[in-house]
Amino acid sequence: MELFFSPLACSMASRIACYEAGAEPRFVQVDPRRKRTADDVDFHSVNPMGQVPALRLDDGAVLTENAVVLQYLGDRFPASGLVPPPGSLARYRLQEWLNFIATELHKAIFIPLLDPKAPAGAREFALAKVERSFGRLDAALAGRETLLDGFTVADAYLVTVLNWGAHSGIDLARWPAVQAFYARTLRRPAVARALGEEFRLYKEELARHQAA
Ligand SMILES: N[C@@H](CCC(=O)N[C@@H](CS)C(=O)NCC(=O)O)C(=O)O
Repeated sequence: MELFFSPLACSMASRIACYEAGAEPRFVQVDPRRKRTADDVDFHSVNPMGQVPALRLDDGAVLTENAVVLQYLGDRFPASGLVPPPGSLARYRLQEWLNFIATELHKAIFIPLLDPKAPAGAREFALAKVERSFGRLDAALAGRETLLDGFTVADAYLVTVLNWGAHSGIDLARWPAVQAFYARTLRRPAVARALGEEFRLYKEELARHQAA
């Protein structure tokens, strides 16, 4: 398997899932500006959207979209417990959270706040959505360690987007259960390892872009 990623992007959730599951794909770094892989391949030939994550399977098939890549990894390594069994109510709960994180947090809030090309109005529009979505998340996490019973790929995705909070001007201290989840989850060995590695790669990428 090959996991196409960019440092600290949403693809970090898949790296966390791999480390949790003991999976060892080849990690292929994608430059988000040039849309080229570290071995200088046009990334559009892998994912026509030019977005990470993308997972190339051993037979050459490519899976895209975070929620799908994450569930594939969980199903491929069932002993990891990263996804509940297909067809169970818990599996639908997982999908509920994956969709919530992808649409209500990642795309609706974080992208307009983080993308330097976003017009000013887009930022304002995103900020107007913060209260309801983070309030919902805080209520769901109150008194719980994880979104479902036990760590799943939804937690991996959530910690990955919460990691963008500081750069987006979102102060997690306003939602104590969310803040506690973030702090606790950062201490998981697989999360700490993924974040440490990607932070180093991110700094290297930044230096390359500044030098270009
Ligand atoms: N719908 C995609 C979105 C993935 C996505 O937004 N990836 C970002 C990184 S967090 C990206 O590659 N952005 C570059 C771009 O949109 O050109 C998914 O859910 O996987």
